[in-house]
Amino acid sequence: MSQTATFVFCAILATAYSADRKFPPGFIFGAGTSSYQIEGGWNVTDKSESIWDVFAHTPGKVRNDDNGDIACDSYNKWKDDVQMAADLGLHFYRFSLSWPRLLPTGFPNEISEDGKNYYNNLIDGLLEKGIQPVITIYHWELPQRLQNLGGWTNPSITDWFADYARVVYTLYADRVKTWITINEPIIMCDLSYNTGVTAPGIKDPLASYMCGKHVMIAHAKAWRIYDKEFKPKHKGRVSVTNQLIWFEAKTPEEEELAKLTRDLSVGLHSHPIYSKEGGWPPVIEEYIAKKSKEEGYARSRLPEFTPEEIELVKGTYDFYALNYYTGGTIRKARDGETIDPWPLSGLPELEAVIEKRPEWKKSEVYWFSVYPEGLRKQLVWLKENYGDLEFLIVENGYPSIGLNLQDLNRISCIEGHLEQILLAIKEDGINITGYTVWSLMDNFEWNEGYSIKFGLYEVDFADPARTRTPRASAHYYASVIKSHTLDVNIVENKHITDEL
Ligand code: PNW
Repeated sequence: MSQTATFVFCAILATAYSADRKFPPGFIFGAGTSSYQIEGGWNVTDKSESIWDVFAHTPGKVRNDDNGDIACDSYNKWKDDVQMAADLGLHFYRFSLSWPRLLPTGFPNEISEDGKNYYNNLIDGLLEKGIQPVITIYHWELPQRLQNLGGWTNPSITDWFADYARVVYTLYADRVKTWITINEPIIMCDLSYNTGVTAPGIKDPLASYMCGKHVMIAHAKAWRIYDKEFKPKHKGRVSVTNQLIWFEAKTPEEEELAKLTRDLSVGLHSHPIYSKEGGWPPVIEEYIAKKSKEEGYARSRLPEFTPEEIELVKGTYDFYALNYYTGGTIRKARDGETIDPWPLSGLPELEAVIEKRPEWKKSEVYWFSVYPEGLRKQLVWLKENYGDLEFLIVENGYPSIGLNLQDLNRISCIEGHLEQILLAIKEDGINITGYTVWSLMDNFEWNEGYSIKFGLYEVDFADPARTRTPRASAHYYASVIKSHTLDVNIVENKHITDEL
């Protein structure tokens, strides 16, 4: 690592090669961040407000009333970020674009010079170090103006997003070859519009599925624009990323309910794109239609796709991108039991309660237990349901609380997931081509503010310089990448000052 004076209390050494711990040639490693979570620079030059600026500036919305005004100050310190990515030896760095930084009006009538240059510099800086930029076009930073017009509940957003996507392809497709249109439709729609814990904080039982439909169409339009107008020349690839929590039955009697849970939580935003017939998963469509009728609605709360929309969305992928963190068990709620909302306490829609198995290792963060086997099971499920796709894991990581450079729990969590990835590749024949740690560094963890840390690098948010320090996990990950194996020994209590 470049900070030679840094104390790290464990050393990571690559050991002898063993075939089953080796990654396939061409398997790539990265780390991820997103714009609002790291950039800061919330009101520089002509940037307009995003829904997160407004939300985080509203007292009581974010833990400790934290906000992303400065965050990791990556708006000013992007060169440090590139250097960290280079020190880790990353093959790619996944980051996102701030829509209101690039298009202050929300629309392409005005493209910000400052915003355009910021991402140009970042992309060029990465490429100079041989690191591929992987761009998420939308990681939850909507211009507030568009929210005032209904945001993701207004069907016009599918065109607003498509227009924005065309601008970013025009600016960057010459250098960026891997694109994620939208981050985690199910989480974004539910937390933003149903439980209301994230921006814009709307709590409306109908809004989440409206958002869910428009996200699918917005993604499809953006995918088709790239496919038609940019792919022939630039030869890149575009997909959407789904957040997948692996749900399994608590007892064998609950297998049917667990299956329905997967059809809802994974199928809702996969079936329209990856299945042969397209559209919502039929069992879910029927289930919600029936329930909506019983509740007295004139039509299903899950808005229908027209036949044209089904065709528009179907097949709009170049690979399957997924974020995986944890698992849950499913059981039927008892009579009168209160079901806390999704994503990790319960699924009121299915009258299901989500719990953790006692044997899964707990983290310091309530929603997160370490269940790497769930990732392999999830990949097998996806292959069985949608065929032999290419899978790119674009988020996986470990949350902790408080400052701690010796993050051995994070190391063992990452190692556990990488072991399962190797098993999925070698035993199940699944085509997984890359892995991404969330996150390159500690950052603004949405409604939890800075209280939860995911970073390979620790960031000192009390320090105006936002000093970044590599944790033990950074050394571990660098060593895995360099050796292209999991044959990496962790030697505790050794003081290393040398470059890896
Ligand atoms: C993702 N869950 O969100 C986001 O893409 C990141 O921006 C975020 O920082 C990261 O994961 C860590 O939370 C998630 O409930 C939200 O399982 C919710 C869940 C998982 C990921």
